[in-house]
Amino acid sequence: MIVRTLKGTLGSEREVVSKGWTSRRLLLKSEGMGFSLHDTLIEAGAQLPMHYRNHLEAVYCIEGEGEVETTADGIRHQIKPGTVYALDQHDEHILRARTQMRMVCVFNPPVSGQEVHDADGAYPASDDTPAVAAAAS
Ligand code: 9YT
Repeated sequence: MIVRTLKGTLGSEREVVSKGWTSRRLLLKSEGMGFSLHDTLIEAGAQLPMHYRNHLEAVYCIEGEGEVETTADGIRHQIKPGTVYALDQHDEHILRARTQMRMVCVFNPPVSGQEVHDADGAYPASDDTPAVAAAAS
């Protein structure tokens, strides 16, 4: 069994700070679970364009309020504690935080540690990304 605490990630290499967010990565690829699990803070007022081409992500809000807009159709979904959104179509989106938001994020395939967004708002593909795995076999 693996047991980790949020406190144990603080100030370690599992705490990844980027523009508008801080991701506390509780479970990573190295844990071998097939997903990664993050406790992520989004700064109040942050507007984050993202497009996880190489990952599926589910985001469960546990604190704060904001909205997520799907870029393709401009639809805005209000996000508050108890709401989850799942980017099942690798949806390009913009997250806007009205207050600081605390999100529990799950990535499949798992991130390996220090990933931050590239210019397109994506994380790089890992060896576990289906297209990469297929190309390698
Ligand atoms: C909600 C969201 O996607 N925020 C960006 C950070 C990312 N989820 C992470 O790595 O925790």
